[in-house]
Amino acid sequence: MENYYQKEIECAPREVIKALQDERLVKQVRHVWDSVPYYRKKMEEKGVTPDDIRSSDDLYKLPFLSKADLRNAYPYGLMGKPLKDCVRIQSTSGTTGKRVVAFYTQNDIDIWEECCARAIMAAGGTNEDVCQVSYGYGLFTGGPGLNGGSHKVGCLTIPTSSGNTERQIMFIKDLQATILCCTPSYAAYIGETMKEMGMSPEDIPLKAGIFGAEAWSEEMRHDIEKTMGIKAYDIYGLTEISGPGVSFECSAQNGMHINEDHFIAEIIDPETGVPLPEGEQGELVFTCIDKEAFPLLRYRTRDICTLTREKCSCGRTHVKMTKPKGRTDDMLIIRGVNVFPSQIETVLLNHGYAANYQIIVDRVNNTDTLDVQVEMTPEIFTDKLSEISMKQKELVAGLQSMLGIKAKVTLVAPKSITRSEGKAVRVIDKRKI
Ligand code: DLL
Repeated sequence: MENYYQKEIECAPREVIKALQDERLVKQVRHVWDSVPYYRKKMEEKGVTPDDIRSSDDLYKLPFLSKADLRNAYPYGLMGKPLKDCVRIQSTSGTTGKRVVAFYTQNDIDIWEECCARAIMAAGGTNEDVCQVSYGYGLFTGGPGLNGGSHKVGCLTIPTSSGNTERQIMFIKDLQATILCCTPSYAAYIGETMKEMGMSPEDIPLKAGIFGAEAWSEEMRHDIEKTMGIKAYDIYGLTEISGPGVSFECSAQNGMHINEDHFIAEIIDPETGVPLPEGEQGELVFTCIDKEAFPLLRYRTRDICTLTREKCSCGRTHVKMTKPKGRTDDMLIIRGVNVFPSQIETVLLNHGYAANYQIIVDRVNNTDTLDVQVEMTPEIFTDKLSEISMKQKELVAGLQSMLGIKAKVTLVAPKSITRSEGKAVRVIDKRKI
């Protein structure tokens, strides 16, 4: 039986959600106009006033916000409430440029945690579950968000944070954790360590995993499900919009329902900014319609995906987004061809490798080079050069048919690529160094 945290709104008819969005958007635009001079100026430059926004059909008239605006307005320039009304900040794990600092009122935190509670219940969680949160805690939103959601559901929450992998496994086993929340790359690492410790899925009580914060392929989902004996659900979000739980997967496990009572999603052409019809792939844009402290309107996420309103077997009516294929800014342009790391991952996992790989891009004699270093699994491992060369050739052919360009493949020994406890670093682009 499907499990919901707030069934009435999660399964509300489209007209009801649309009416709620219309009402909230009109109010929110007025609030932003009155309290965020930075955005008011952008509206004025575009010749739009709050009177022009009468429903969500008018959304396209509003200006976009982008990461560049966050940088320009850093740290307080996009706040919708005075600091005295805010109770928390969170920040991105970004390693380049200024970090994003997002602000929350208590009401913002409550809504964010409710969104995470919806995700946990959609993955089958109830107050009888023991939920181990192995996302990082602190400035990163993963730990605090899922921790809050787990409390709202009433799960016994184990706030392990990330790292210390053997201890993670000990807690799962000794404290009978039934739900694990962490990045998919960390889940794979925990699974690998379990195997090394001689444990099989039957030795642990886990039944579900809620994995997100980075792009991961269907193939990786299957691998993790098999290694841990669980169902693995995707969860998506970003600090700017609140954190995890902007959207989440249900029992159908084929795309994530966006919490449309709080966020309006659009897909735009990343080049022209023009909104695209349902089903077309493009850049995801969010408008927060009830956030108080950090009320971003038409924020360009740079994540590439499609939206669908096809009826879902779980009964939820909120629009679904596909797994993001990647970000416009991690898309590699190699010899003029667009390459997403997730496409490379799909080829590797389809050939029986695990998701332990690194993509090295460089430019030699004015030509881009793509070198995919992939670890042999213990099952695939061989030290015979002829066999290695044959396996490399198979992967080169697989990559060529997926990407349309030739890559170099280097097979490396098991355990030689550093494991990730948070978001994995898959690409080293030497052209940018
Ligand atoms: O990663 C929030 C989060 C924490 C989501 C825990 C899910 C679980 P940021 O650090 O601000 O926030 O990074 C946001 O990560 O724009 C996407 O590019 C990527 N991302 C997040 N979830 C997914 C996902 C958190 N399920 C950025 N699939 C986003 C693919 C994801 N990419």
